[in-house]
Amino acid sequence: VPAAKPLPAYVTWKDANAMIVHTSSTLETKRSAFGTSIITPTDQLYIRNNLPAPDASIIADRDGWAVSVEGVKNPRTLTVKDLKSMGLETMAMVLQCSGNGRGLFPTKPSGTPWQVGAAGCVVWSGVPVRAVVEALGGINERMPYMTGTGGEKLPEGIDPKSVMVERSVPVKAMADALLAWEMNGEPIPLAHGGPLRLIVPGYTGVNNVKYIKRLAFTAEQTDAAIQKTGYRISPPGQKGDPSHPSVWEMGPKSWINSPAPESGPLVAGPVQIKGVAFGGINAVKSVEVSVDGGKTWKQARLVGPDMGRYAWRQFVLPATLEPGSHTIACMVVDAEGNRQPEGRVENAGGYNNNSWRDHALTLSVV
Ligand code: MSS
Repeated sequence: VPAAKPLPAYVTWKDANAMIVHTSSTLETKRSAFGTSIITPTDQLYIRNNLPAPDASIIADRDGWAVSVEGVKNPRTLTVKDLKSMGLETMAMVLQCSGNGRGLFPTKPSGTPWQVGAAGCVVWSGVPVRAVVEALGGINERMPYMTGTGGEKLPEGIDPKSVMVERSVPVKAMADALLAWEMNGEPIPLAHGGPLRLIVPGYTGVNNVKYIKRLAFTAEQTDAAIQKTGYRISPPGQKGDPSHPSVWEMGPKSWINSPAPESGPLVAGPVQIKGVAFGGINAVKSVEVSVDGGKTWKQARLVGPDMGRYAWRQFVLPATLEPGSHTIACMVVDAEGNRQPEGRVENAGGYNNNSWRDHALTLSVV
């Protein structure tokens, strides 16, 4: 067994026992660390950086951080202080990397082999983007995209478009989007996008731009590589291009956190099978659990408060397991009746894996 990598210097405050350190820019939450309190504690939340995080000096004066708002009738540069006077909303949402579950693709696409832990349920506070847009006179005509730009300092000597974190989402995503300054009860840590982060609930992680410095309503999607060729559902073996769907809305997904194979063999007898389930862009209606690899299913019970459409729900199914090998699976149905699919959509980047079969766990019971 290779020795666990230490926490990188910018996140030494993370809970080392809860994290799998893939690289200095990719840290995953261990399945066994997801508790049953719904919200993922900040020190256990995964990290994904496409570029090194900016210098900590950007959080020295949080209220002074400025974002330029463009593509509206009265474009303006607003500070966090200005934004705090313009509105307030608090929302729980699932933040999930587009590549969460990539490690379950048998084709082993390149990229971090995330299992289930590139995700968490996080509470954000900030101003609704809607309120900011209204205050600035509304969106200009024919602007079908909302484009956010990250505040990283770009490395010199290379084409900025090839590295910058700039993402466009359909403008309808504005309806529930926030410009957030607080997460889980504290100012957003630098590593998670403080002083100011764009939150696009229901959309995959990459669309939630950290340290946002520009929010623009645009006629076209950005031509930054991270949008143009990156994060596309492209056929296996093909490079991404703008004709392939962008990684935007999340689909319904659930997984089991306990019992987990990593915790060793289980002793026969009663067990509480628990996990998390979310609908992506819709609320959760119900969750079914199978202890025979998907042949028969039972309705699980949703546990704990409902934190809204974009949060995950916990579920539990009590079962009695006999000695032997058992494959347990779970499947969520969203409020619109969409069912978590059995299979995955094969794609070169290993994105959007919400297959219940890939996420099934085989447990040995003694
Ligand atoms: N933003 C920025 N600015 N930068 C970077 O790098 N990344 C992405 C997002 N945003 C970035 C941003 C990703 S990609 C993700 S997932 C997320 O973020 C994460 O988060 P956290 O907080 O956890 O770290 Mo995949 O789809």
